[in-house]
Amino acid sequence: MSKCTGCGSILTTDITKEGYTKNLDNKLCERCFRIQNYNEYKTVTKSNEEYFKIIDSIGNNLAVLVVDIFDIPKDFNTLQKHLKNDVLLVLTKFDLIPSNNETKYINYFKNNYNLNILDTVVVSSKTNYNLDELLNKIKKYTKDNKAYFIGYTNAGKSSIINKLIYNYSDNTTVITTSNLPSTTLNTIEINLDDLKLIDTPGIVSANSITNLYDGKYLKSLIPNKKIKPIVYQIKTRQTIIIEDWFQINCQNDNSLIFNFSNNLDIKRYFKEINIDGKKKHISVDKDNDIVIPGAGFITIKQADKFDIIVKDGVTCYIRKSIM
Ligand SMILES: Nc1nc2c(ncn2[C@@H]2O[C@H](COP(=O)(O)OP(=O)(O)O)[C@@H](O)[C@H]2O)c(=O)[nH]1
Ligand SMILES: [Mg+2]
Repeated sequence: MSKCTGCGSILTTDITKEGYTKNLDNKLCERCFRIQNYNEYKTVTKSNEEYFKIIDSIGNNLAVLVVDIFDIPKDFNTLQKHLKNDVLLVLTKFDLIPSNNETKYINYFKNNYNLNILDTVVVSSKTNYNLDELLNKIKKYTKDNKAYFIGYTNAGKSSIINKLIYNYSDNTTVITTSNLPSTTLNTIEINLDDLKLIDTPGIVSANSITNLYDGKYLKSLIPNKKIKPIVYQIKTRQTIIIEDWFQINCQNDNSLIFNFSNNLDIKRYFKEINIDGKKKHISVDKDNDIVIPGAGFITIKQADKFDIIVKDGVTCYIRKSIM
């Protein structure tokens, strides 16, 4: 019985099953073959309950919690309940962040999230930043040469493992990574010398805007370059609209900083406009972010009340500013 080296499914010639391949001698299932060669994708969602069973099975092994520093989940409460030990926290995709103040992010995590953290490393798989330090810390904290990479889908777990393997071993296996949710179906174990790196699928975030769109639009929605924050100094009544899915009306003098993919259309209007969607009235404290999960966040400099409109299926929440 062999496993697909892309997603970890058991290879089978049964076309109705996960892991289907025409030929059992193949290394990849048909689905991963298509993702890797043609960038095609078929959604296969596993329930989060099933994922938490994987987390339960980690037991006393080392858990490496991978978090996308640009798209931080609202909380880690359920995950924390399933963890036995403190996690090695990895803040990844640092290449997207304009600031290079790592300590600020490390402290932000300590102070704002309910997580038991053993140690933190800030990395980027895209630029290879700090991956050597990450490998050293994994070696330092593992007790049995195993490390489970856990977190939300799309956080960047498989990309880190791919880069660690590519940079620090002769193993040529590549795990399927993509900017679409739930690419990794089961756990995959990859050897890096004596170390066993175990990739897991990840928690599916129910409130992410990425659930609304397909691959084409996700390419502009998910940033692939360093974010260029856009600052709006508000002096008169203004409306700012992001694409066709988010609108904010400002009544008072304020300063709003938009942190989103540079490919998105963010426009300011000096008149009242109403996009289609749900209207909400929100109060925001000074130096807080309005976060739109999956897309980015708006930093608000002065405490204020706003009318916002979100397209159906788009959510937002408020947190202490991260920048
Ligand atoms: N800019 C940037 N993108 C990354 C980085 N790591 C992963 N990605 C992208 O994020 C998406 C999800 O990555 P993946 O490793 O499949 O996430 P997983 O679901 O946690 O395994 C892919 O499109 C990756 O190319 C990084 O360090 N920087
Ligand atoms: Mg993955």
